[in-house]
Amino acid sequence: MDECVERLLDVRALKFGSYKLRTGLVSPVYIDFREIFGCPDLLCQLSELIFKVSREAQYELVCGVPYTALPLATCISITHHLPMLVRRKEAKDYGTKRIVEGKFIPGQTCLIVEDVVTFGSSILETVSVLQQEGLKVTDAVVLLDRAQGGAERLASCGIRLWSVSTLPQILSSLRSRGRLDEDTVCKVLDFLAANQYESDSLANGSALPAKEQLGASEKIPRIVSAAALSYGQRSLLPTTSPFATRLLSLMEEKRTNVALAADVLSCADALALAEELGPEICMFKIHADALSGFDEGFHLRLVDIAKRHRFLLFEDRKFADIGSVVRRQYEGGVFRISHWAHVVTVHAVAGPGALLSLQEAYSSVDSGAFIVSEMSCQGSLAVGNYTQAAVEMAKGCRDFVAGFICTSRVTTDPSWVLVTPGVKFQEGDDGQGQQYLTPDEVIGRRGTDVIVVGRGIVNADDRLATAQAYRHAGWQAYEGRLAQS
Ligand code: 5IU
Repeated sequence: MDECVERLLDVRALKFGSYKLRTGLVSPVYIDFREIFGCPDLLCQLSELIFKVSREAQYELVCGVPYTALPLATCISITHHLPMLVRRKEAKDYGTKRIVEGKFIPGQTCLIVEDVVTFGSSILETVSVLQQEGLKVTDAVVLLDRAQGGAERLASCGIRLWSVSTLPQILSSLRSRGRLDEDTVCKVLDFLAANQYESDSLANGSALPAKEQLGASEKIPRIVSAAALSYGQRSLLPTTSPFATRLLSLMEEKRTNVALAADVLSCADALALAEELGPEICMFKIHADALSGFDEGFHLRLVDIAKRHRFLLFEDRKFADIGSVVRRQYEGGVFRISHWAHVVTVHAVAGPGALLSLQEAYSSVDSGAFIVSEMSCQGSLAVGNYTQAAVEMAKGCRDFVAGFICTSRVTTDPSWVLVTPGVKFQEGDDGQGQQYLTPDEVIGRRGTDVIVVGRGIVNADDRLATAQAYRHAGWQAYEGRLAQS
């Protein structure tokens, strides 16, 4: 997309200024892809990007959302010999009265092609029409996701969204090429942040809201957080990864959102801690390379304790190398992490290659990874565009990525689990860069899902009573958040 960004600006498909939208809002950006109809080469190039970005989707037919996306869908259909459907806006009142034109058999799967997604309403409308004709729709693809919650909303309706680019990515690309000033970038980002679609209809899973309701809710984007859904409800969403499903349902059943950071010196200490505190926690997090005495016997015993006390094993490895190396670090060496860890952390800095090769390597169907999208320590570089890019990256790896390590609600998509380290009853720091927030702040106000507590529990005189207190505080904050919404 990077090569095309400047041309989009030149042909005025992207405009920056002050524009009154259909909804009455005044936007600092206006996107009009009809402008590319006059540039056939650009149209072909963009169609090819759309085709490539959604190549993992399984489908037999393509259908453009009327009208701007029709030429894009047509290009894909012709170039890749894929039959196309055309959805009419109104059924003809003469002749066949068909609302979907083209040849298809009910039961076939159709990919939806769209130019821009804001809140996803046009895509949902097209999905609904195609479904009424007996077609299956699981995926949609867009040239540009404005990053206003449309992808999350579609996900909650069972539609996976593939996007060639997002508005924040376009902004950063234009900025780095000197085509946009910092002030405009900030204005657009502020506008996006202030106009997010988050609907309580997310709770309805795959139910498609009626068209009239979509129109009404678009006029006033409601800031109802996906944090309003229970862990149990979220475990059932079709877009929740197998590991996230397991974790969320365990948290709901066991009534705990505490992960213990078992930063002790030896494997013997770790086993004792797991045995004592296992009943209170949902995950037991270690750094295998910081424990003395690591051997196969250790992880076999740890797995046994995890099964008995029903918690999941979390190796905080923070993989950050090329794909072929992280795969060996995951499967082999002294620690053989993939043999016992249910979940690991991965840095986004190395790009999607690391994730994809871990995904290929993972041995158990319901293990997974958290991408580090923010860190709790002072001066961390995982902020702003980096955080956004980390969240975007996860979308290409939905079976393996369960969510994010973060200190704020980095996404509103309820299928991701948000895990926050740096938690203590006393806010402050540890004198070495670690910054602490309270369970109430993290779960209740910031809206993340799991508190990772280390020294707050490990250094306490009575570890069990302290773990119970964190469990209680974390759960109260979660119930309070649900009650508020
Ligand atoms: N951890 C962080 N911050 C991060 C990430 C991981 O603290 O951003 I990524 C780990 C480090 C430690 C635990 O194992 O979480 C926090 O321990 P304390 O609660 O003792 O600070």
